[in-house]
Amino acid sequence: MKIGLILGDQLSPGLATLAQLDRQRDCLLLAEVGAEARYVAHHQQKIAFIFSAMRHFAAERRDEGWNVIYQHYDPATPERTLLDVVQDTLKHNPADSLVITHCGEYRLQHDIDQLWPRVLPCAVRVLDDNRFLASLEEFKHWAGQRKQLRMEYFYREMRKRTGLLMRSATQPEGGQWNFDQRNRQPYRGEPPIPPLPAFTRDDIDKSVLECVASHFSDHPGKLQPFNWATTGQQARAALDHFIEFRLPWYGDFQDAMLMHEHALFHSLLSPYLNAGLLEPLQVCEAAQTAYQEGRAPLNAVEGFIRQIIGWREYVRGIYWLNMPDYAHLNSQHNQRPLPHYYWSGETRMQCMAQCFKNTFEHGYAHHIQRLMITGNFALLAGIVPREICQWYLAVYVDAYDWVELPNTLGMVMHADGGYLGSKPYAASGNYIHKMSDYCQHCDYNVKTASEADSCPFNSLYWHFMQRHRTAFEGNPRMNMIYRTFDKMDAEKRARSLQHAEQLLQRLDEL
Ligand code: FAD
Ligand code: DLZ
Ligand code: SF4
Repeated sequence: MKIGLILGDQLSPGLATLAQLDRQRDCLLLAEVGAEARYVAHHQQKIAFIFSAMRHFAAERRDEGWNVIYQHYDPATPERTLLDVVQDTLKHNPADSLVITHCGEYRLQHDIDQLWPRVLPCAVRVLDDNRFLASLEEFKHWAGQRKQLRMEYFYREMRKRTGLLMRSATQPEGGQWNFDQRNRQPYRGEPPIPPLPAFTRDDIDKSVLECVASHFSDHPGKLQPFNWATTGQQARAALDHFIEFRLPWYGDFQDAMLMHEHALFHSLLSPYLNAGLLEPLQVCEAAQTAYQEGRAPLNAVEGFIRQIIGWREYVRGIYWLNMPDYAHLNSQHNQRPLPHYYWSGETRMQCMAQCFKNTFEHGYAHHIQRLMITGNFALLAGIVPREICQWYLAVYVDAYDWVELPNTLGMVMHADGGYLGSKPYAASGNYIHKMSDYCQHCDYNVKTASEADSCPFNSLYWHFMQRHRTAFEGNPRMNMIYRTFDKMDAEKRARSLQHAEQLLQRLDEL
């Protein structure tokens, strides 16, 4: 008899573990444990989403005839680990092997590889995660041939490999690989933003929400309104809804930000993709069909598919290629702690306050809010990478180390010295003003840099460029920035840098 341990982010009916086991003879094990729910202070909605999706997944497998052992969260043992549960289960259900699909975080996989075989009375068999389009071996092979890794080239390989949006084996649909020059417009009120789909809550959802309210109320974020899909069927409905109502404008307004709007035309599918409720190819094929049937334009569909077969697969490859050392990189030697408003949400910077509000209310903020507002600020202010990484890992429903870490440490903080991306995504208030309506509702003045009420992003931007001049000046993609800086009136430049110095002294008060 074999036992298949299925983790909270492995809820795919096509999971390798299920394919390896025999439903007549073997059994499945799922466990809600304090150690996984508390190794970082996960947002309350993230815990509720995972527990409820786990319980629904277990019920569906039982309906298919599987023998499922399910451990509900036990508040009497808040420290319980997955290993504790496996050991207890094996005492009552002797098995010759424990089968597990390669997990998403180095932290846990390292224990499974190093510790579990030593302490368990049976063999431990780890299977490749078959829910990604590129295996870790394939990524390693691709990376091994190159001096410099760039997502764009990896993405082109993935397009050829999957045949998605390909006119022929080598030629992309529309004659270009990338249509971003048509994307990235600010949103001016048209077309109206469609409401998100709403899901009815069943008894499983309700009992999980009670459990989280009782035992995890000390975790960040609000538990309600909880509006995440918790079954594969609901996640497919969310996908269909996105394809019909949001995808057509996804490209145009991908980078736009708006007061009191967390979703705009984004899909909000990342929690489902990452937990296994949806599979990447299924999502991309649905988008491709919409293009082929004339229901969505190429710039939108290409931009969307790129995020999934490009960025998502690329960051996963980078993570496993470089862990555990990657997590400790700090190429800019940052030392500043994370300001308190990342946890309280209380700041006079309207752009930051709006992103925090979305984050705490929904466990979600879209990519540009993460990258160009909360991330950009941490980059400019020189926050310790470890602290900002822990924050992103905690506060988003879709967050797992394999995807959060490269995005934060590499893409946002440039703490890997440019390994993941060729230049830091640093921006002043001007960019935020162009892409959002936040500045119109802010106490700070986005047009100035060194007055008492000046937008902090402006002077911090020049301070960042100045303090890392040696590292970035030679970068052809940043050359223009230094030329503009040098052409600035010397007194204005000095005042701006001095103002930034003062802000950095009282970062917690902004
Ligand atoms: P959409 O804009 O609709 O994009 C479609 C899908 O593409 C997403 O569902 C996601 O699966 C994928 N995707 C898009 N961008 C990326 C990316 N850069 N890396 C990987 N996949 C991507 N994404 C996570 O899934 N988990 C994280 O923990 C996470 N942490 C992030 C931290 C920072 C600092 C930044 C800048 C980005 C992070 N991202 C993370 C990437 C991205 O912001 C989210 O995937 C996206 O906002 C999810 O919302 P959506 O489903 O509406 O995305
Ligand atoms: C994130 C999470 C949470 C909150 N709780 C559980 C849990 O109780 N049981 C479980 O199997 N998985 C949980 N997870 C997901 C795991 O943390 C995730 O599988 C690992 O981090 C590997 O990606
Ligand atoms: Fe953000 Fe500056 Fe605009 Fe205020 S003025 S919203 S701080 S960019």
